[in-house]
Amino acid sequence: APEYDDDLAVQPAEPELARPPLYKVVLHNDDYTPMEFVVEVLQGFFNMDSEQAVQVMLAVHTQGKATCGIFTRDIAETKSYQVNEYARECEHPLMCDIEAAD
Ligand code: TYC
Repeated sequence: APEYDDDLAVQPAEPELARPPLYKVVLHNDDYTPMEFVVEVLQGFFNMDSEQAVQVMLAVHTQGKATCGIFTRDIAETKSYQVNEYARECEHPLMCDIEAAD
């Protein structure tokens, strides 16, 4: 069998592609949306278990906003849109948007 240097053999033929920019989905506090609704949103749209969801909801409640997840731009925009639509349908003022992740 031919011999070759393992370190050279594993070099990729093409340079690695750049990673896409990431965006945080940010939930904002308000005075009216019930805490239980926010917990339900975090579980339903961000696949959090109830303990995680309560933690993030309380972070929003005490700090004004918190990150619910970090995604590529399309996914972040879709999540944010879905949360805003669902809150609107349920007549809660809950607001979600996206920010470039650092
Ligand atoms: N501040 C709300 C209340 O006291 C709860 C709340 C938490 C609202 C998080 C929005 O993103 C939010 N009922």
